[in-house]
Amino acid sequence: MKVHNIFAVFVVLLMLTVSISGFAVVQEKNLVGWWLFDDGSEETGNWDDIALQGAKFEKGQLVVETGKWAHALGYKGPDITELSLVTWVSLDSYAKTNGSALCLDKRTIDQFCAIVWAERVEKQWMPGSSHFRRTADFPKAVTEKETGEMVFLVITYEDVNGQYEITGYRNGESLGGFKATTGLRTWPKDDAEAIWGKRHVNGLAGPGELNAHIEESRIYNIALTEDEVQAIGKGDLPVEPRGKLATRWAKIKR
Ligand SMILES: [Ca+2]
Repeated sequence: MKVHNIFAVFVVLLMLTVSISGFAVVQEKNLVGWWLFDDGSEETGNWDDIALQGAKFEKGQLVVETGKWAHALGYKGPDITELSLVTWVSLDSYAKTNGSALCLDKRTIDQFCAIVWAERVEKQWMPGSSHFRRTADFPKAVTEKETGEMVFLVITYEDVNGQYEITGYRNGESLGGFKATTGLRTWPKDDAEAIWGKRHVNGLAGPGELNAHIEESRIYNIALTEDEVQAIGKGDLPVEPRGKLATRWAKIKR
């Protein structure tokens, strides 16, 4: 092989390495909440342990039922404005109970985004929000057919000229998106709350219930791309073996 050919191969390899690690850094840097539910601990260190309000941990899953839910408080991470809600959930009941499989709320006021069960349309997951400010039916929403099936759900909230462009994904497939019209919101440290079961809460009271097993949840403070959503769904986590967080990726069971 001539020297310039070897050089070309080297350049291509270098570009590949840089692009893969660039992707990894975006995911790692912007992961601000990560729960595996083996116990109440949170993997990035940004949140206090989960407080169970009747829900329980069972074989690495969080089990929520009507009247039994859970939340995490004490957020110490960076501000969250753009965001992605990520959760793996298996329904135990189709009842139109309007609860969430992951909600990001403020503690001081009613300001939430959530992956909500069937609040507007029977047997469909939807983007729930306070006063439906960040809610519409996804154009390609899926009607769920079986309980006990683990589905991988993502809702992304991207800042497009000061408004949220909101997109849903189910098992890596896009459900389509829409634009919200009420402007961006921010969840700062000490005023963010992650909730499972209830749709959202004010203190320890709130509407909505969910009957489900939740395998894992994540919050990113960036709108993931479709490629990133699919990479996460495949368990394909291109994270470099370095730093505190890297050792924690190994805890993933899938
Ligand atoms: Ca788990």
